[in-house]
Amino acid sequence: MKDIQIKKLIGAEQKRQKKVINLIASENYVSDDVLDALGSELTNKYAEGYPGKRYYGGNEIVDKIEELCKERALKLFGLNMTDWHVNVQALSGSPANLAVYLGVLGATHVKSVPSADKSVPPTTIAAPKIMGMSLDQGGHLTHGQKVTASGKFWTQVPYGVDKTTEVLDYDQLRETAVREKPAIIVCGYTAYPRIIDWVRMREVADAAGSILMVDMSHIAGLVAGGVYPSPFPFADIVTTTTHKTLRGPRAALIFVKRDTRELDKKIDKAVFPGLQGGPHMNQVAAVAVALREAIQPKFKKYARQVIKNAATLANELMKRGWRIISNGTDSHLVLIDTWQGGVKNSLGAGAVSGKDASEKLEKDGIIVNKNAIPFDTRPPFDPSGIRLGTAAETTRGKKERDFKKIAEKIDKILKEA
Ligand code: DSN
Repeated sequence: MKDIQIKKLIGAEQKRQKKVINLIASENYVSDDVLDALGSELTNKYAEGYPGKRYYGGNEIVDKIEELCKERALKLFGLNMTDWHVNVQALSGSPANLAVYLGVLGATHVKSVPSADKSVPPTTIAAPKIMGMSLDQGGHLTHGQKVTASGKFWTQVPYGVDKTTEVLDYDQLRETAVREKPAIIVCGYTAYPRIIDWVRMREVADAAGSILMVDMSHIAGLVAGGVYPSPFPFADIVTTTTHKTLRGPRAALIFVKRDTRELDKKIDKAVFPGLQGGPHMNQVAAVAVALREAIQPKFKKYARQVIKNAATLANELMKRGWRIISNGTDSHLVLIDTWQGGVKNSLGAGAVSGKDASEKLEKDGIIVNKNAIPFDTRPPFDPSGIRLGTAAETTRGKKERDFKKIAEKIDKILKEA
């Protein structure tokens, strides 16, 4: 590379990544093949439209790449083209979710329509409802939070976990859904360590007459690896980023059930031309590479190890007095209440805010993110917890014994006053 400044900075980032213990639950390390595809000449190509229906010439090769990517995406999750459609063009998770809402709900965010007769007050039209988990309970911003387009154009109906068990409160969820009748119920979260009961979610969606959308961004690699139940038999729409447990480039996939509602066509139109121009074909090719890797039997082994490592991490931290949200994990993710009311327990654990905890750990080369815990009373910039994930370090070959040592190190650092 001739650009010395950028070359140096990339080199520095490569070194940083090698040096640290990376426990960011949404990160991973991609293969050299994925990097090759990302850095290829495919980045030069404009391909607005879909295979066979492009607005530019010269697309015969990228058409094949996009079709291959779609084929692999369906194959990885055991789906066939008759029942499921997949769009591989969304640039990342947030635009993918936005495309679903735009395609399915339309932009009916007009909440007040003025009347022709000035003496008659404007008619208020309620924006369609998206039922999504609250941010502090483990939900994602794009599941209807007010600060994002998903909460500005549509109305969020929030739901969450049970205060005692910190596990999804399905009864409450059902009651809210039946009362509010949201157009879409979104499940699949960003800081929820437990298995989601897809059967119950489907039952709730049916009772409320809602579309069931699963955002499986965090767990996609675990579903692909067969260590987390698949949402596909139950969902109408499944979105996922490709860079977390799935270990691909930063991108997203949108799977849509094919039926008379024709949601697939509506969502395709929302992606392009609704929200995006030309897809990033280098990214689409890199996703295809990652999907092929995830189809290989050794990916299943990887996914199993991710789960074992997370269980070890949670158990070892609990042994040392740390309160783990929901008392453990079924996934790659461990959420620690580092604050616990600001009081240290008899094992010396507690009384560190999430911000302080993440900063202390970073000084010693352990990278995590501060995170709200359910019913958090502290502010989002300095919440009560930290979120850890095992996907990235498992890619680097770490096993249970390594995670035992990582837990010991985390414990020691956080207990140093
Ligand atoms: N990528 C999400 C995560 O870290 O969980 C945030 O958007």
